This record gives sequence, structure tokens and C-alpha cells, in this order.
Amino acid sequence: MELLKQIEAVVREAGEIVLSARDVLDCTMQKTSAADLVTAYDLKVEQLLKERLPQLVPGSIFFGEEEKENADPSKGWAFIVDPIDGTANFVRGLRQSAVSVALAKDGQVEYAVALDPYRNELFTAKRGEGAYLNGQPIHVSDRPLEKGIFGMGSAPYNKGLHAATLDLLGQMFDRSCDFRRMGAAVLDLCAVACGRLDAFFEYELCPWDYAAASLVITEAGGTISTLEGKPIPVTEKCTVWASNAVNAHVLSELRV
Ligand code: LIP
Repeated sequence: MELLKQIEAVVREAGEIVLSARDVLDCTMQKTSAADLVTAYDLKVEQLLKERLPQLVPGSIFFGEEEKENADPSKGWAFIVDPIDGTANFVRGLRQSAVSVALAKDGQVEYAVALDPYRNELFTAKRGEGAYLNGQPIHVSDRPLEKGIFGMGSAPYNKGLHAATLDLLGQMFDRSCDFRRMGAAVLDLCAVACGRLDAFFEYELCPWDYAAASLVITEAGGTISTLEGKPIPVTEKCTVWASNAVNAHVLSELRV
């Protein structure tokens, strides 16, 4: 079985754990703040992925959101994993969360698998071979922002970014029809890839939030960078801008 299919199979097993969750509030803990949560299910999913994924690529490392320590994912093969993206949604039963796995080689994402277990939507990509939703090719929209809807994240773990976030939100809202804040960056970015959203920004995301979706977007004909217009790293937190090709120029016209 080809490597992408092998990763998909493990991610689907992880999705079953998400769907099996019961009494999530009883197993929820705070990390850095009341906004930054982790549950026993995040840990259970990450444990499954940590056990199974590195076996698929001997010598690879595992870089996961809930690990106490992570090795440098920019050297050799590295699985970059968010076991449950949108944990705050998961805790509250909002059913807008994802399991996200990127496989990078020397800091460049080569394979991407992101699963919305609630809608049974599996976004996949292999570098140079396109992006897919449940096996069907996907492509970004061709809607200009003035006729579009964009997604955004509110960087809830860093209150120091709220003023900048709200300023940019106002700029983008003035140029568009509307915006959505759905609470799972992986799904927001995949929504850009399949044309449901026409752009996205957030002032702070971690590699596990954006790594897989970054490849899905570029393989779907979209663009993704930092808000400063630099390439997305896979080693550190950064600002994120993503859009369809039609709106790529908008970033240079914004005050970020
Ligand atoms: C979350 C993202 C969300 C973002 C949060 C956080 P987590 O991921 O999905 O969009 O605003 O800052 O990064 O922590 O639930 O995996």
C-alpha cells in the first residue's frame, strides 16, 4: 500500500477515537490558559499516532502538539501532528475539529492528511500530485474577495495579538462579503483549498495547525505564507495568510 494510503488508514483510526468521545469535560485540562485546553482524547489520539506513524517511515521523528519535548522537525523525515485541532470546539461538542498529519522531508511537507471525523471528510495531498477531498480532486475558488467570505482565527492563546487581529479583521471585512471564525485552523485552511472559503488569516498558529493544510492548499492551486509574506516554516509558531490565487495580491495591500 502506498505511503499516503497507509497514513490515511492510521488517521481514520484516530478519527474513530474522536467520534467515540464521551464526557469530554470530565477529562479536560488547562495548558497555558483557560482558552488553551487538552483532553484525555487529545492524548489518546496522539499516543496512537506516535506509535503507528513512525513505523511507516523508519528513522522518522514525531513532532506532536501534546509532546512534552519535540525534536527539530526540519531535518530528515518528520511527522508533524495535531491530534485534535480545535480542542476548544471538541470540549464543547461543537463538532468542528480535525486530526491533522503532515509528513515533511528536511522541512518541506511532502504528504498531508487531515480528517474531519464528524463530516467524514478526508483531505489529502502528496507534493506534485494534487489535493483531494474523499478521493475527488479539489481546487481553490476563483472568487475575488469583494464577492468572497474569508476565515480567520483569533489567536486565543495570545491576548497580546488581539488588537492586531481585530484591526486586520476590520480591514478584511471592509473588503469582503463576510467572515467566519469556526475554531479549527486545519479545517479553515482546507476550506480555502476546496473553495468554501476565499482567504484565511491568523496571527499565531503552530506547525501542527498549518503544516498538513499548507500542502493541501498549494496542491489545490492556492497560496499560503506568513502575514509578512514569507514562506511558512515547519519549525515554529508564525502568522498565517492563505488565499485562492485571485486574492493572493490582497496581502500586500493590508496593514498587518
Ligand atoms: C487551535 C486552532 C485555532 C486557533 C487556536 C489553536 P488547537 O488549535 O485550531 O484555529 O485559533 O489558537 O491553535 O490548539 O485546538 O489544536
